[in-house]
Amino acid sequence: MTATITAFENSPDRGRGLARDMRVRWALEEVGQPYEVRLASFAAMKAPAHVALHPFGQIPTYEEDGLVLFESGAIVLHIAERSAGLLPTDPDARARAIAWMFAALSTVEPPIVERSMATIVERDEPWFEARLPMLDARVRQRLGELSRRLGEAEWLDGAFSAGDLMMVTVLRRLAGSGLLEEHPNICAYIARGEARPAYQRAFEAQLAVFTAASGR
Ligand code: GTB
Repeated sequence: MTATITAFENSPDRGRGLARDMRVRWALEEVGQPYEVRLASFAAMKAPAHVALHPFGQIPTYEEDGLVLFESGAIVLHIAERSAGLLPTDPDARARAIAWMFAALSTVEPPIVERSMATIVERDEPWFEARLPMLDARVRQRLGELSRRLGEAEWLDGAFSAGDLMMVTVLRRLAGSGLLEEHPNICAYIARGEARPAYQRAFEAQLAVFTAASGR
């Protein structure tokens, strides 16, 4: 049975591939698993039918053969575990790749999301200008640490893995902040991820949704 994922009917990222369905699409493309997409409006995401799939009324979700999953990390891990291509077969290397997935989601993504949300929601608040340097500093700390670990390597731990997929999608949310440019090796790392044919297919697919929704 073909898997079905959910995505924004009209993504606020305007087709930049920053919503979290992008990482699921990319994982499915990397392993060559066909999938269908059910688009959801904000109202539909909060309606009982969707909340039955996703307790927090969000995207993405994943449905296949009676299995329903939410949380992009759990979905990508499920995809990676079931097909070759995103996790090494060596048990130790596999465990390290999964550790990088967790690092992306629970250590690197939170300060990036906090900064991103502040620039959207708090930009006109009187405290925003004073708070931004603190938010930048938290992101800078993680980028510096990541940059030192990555060095001149192509990927975080040997061959490209679900850990890299997750990290690249997390880092992309900083585009336009100016913070990534402080680390040329991280910029090159993101560019390598974005150059992968599977990434390109996933990006084009989500962009087509935005293009159709905006009537271009
Ligand atoms: N931890 C969950 C996961 O990883 O799956 C988080 C899921 C989540 O935050 N989903 C968002 C959502 O459904 C969409 S991706 N939001 C609606 C809601 O909560 O009501 C987050 C997102 C949204 C917009 C941009 N953007 O415009 O750049 C980027 C990322």
